Amino acid sequence: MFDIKEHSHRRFNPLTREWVLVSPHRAKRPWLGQTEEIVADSRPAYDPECYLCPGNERAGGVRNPEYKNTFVFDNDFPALIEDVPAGEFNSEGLIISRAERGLCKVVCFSPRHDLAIPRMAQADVERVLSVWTEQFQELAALPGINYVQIFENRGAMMGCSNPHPHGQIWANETVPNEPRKEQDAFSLYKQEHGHCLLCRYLDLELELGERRVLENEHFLAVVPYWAVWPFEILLISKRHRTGLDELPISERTSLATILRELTILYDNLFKTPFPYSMGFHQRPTDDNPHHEWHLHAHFYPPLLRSATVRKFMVGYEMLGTPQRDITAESAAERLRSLPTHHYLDD
Ligand code: H2U
Ligand code: ZN
Repeated sequence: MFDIKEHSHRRFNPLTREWVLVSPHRAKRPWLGQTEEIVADSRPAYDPECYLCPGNERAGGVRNPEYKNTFVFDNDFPALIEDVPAGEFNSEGLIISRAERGLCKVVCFSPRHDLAIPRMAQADVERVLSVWTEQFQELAALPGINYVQIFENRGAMMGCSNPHPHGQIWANETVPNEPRKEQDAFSLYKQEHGHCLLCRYLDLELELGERRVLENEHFLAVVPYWAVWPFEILLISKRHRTGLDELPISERTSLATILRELTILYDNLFKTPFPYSMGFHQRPTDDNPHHEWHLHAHFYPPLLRSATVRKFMVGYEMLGTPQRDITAESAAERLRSLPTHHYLDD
C-alpha cells in the first residue's frame, strides 16, 4: 500500500506547474534533538564601517542621512537601469536577446545595525510594510515598469552582503521567470476551475491543518505541500488581494505580526539568525487589473539540520528535479512546536 509518509513520491507545485521529488524514507532516522549552541550575536547598534548605517558613506561617496526609521535609496550598483536603448536580435530562434529597462533600490528596515525583522518592534515592521507598499505603488506607476519584485536576502549563506537589516526592490519591463510561471498557473487554474488557485489552496490547508505553521485573521503561513527547501514557507493572504497596495491597514498590521512571528520561529529553530531569501509575489504592474493574482510571499531558507548543515541544490536537483527528505508535514510540525518568544530575548 502506497504510504506518503514512507514511500518516494512526486508532489506537484500548482504555482509553477513543476514537480518535486519527496523521499521520506531517507529522513526516517529519528530526530536527534540536537541542541544548538546559542550564536552570540555581537553586532553593535551602530557600525562605523557599515554602508547602510545612518550617517555613513556608501561606495561611490554618497552619505546616508541620519535616518530614524526606514531609508530607501537607489542601488549604487544596479542590475537594471532605466537608460537603455530599445533593441533586440534573434538568430534562428537560438541566439536571442532583448534590451531590458528597470531600476533597483535598497530598503533599510531600521537604523539599528544589530536588529532584524524578528527583533524589531511591531510598529517598526509595520513601517517597513508601508514603505514596501509605497514603493510598489510608485514603481508600478512608472511607464515601462511591468513588474516590481520586493525581496530580502538574509544571512551570508544567502549571499547577503551586510547584516544590517535591509532588503531590495528590482523593478523592470518584463515579468521575471518565477512570477511569469505563477501568472500562467493562476490564469489556467481560473480558466479550468472557475476560481482562484490560492483561495482554494488556502481553504484546503485550513481544513487539513497538517502543514499550518502560523495563522491570524488575515494571513496563513504553511509549509506548502510542494515545498523544496527544508523549512520553506508560503505566506498567503486570506482575502483575495492582488498586491500589498490593496491591503487595508488592519490586514497590513496582521501581515507585520505574522512576519515577526514567523521569523522568530525561524531564529528559534537552530538558535541562530536564520538565513533565507524571501519575497512578495504580487500582480504584474502592466495596464491589466490581474484579478487572477493572489498576493503571497515565499520564504526559501537553506538550513536543514543545524546552524551549519544546509541543503544544496546540486547534482540531481540541477540536472533532474528538486528533491527533499523531510516531508512538508514534519517540517511544519517542528516549526509549530517552537517557542514563540525570540531566544535572544529570554
Ligand atoms: P544584499 O545584501 O542583498 O547583497 O544587498 C545589498 C545591495 O546594496 C547590493 O545590491 C548595494 C549592492 O549593490 N550596495 C549599494 O547600493 N551601495 C553600497 O555602498 C554597497 C552595496
Ligand atoms: Zn549598519
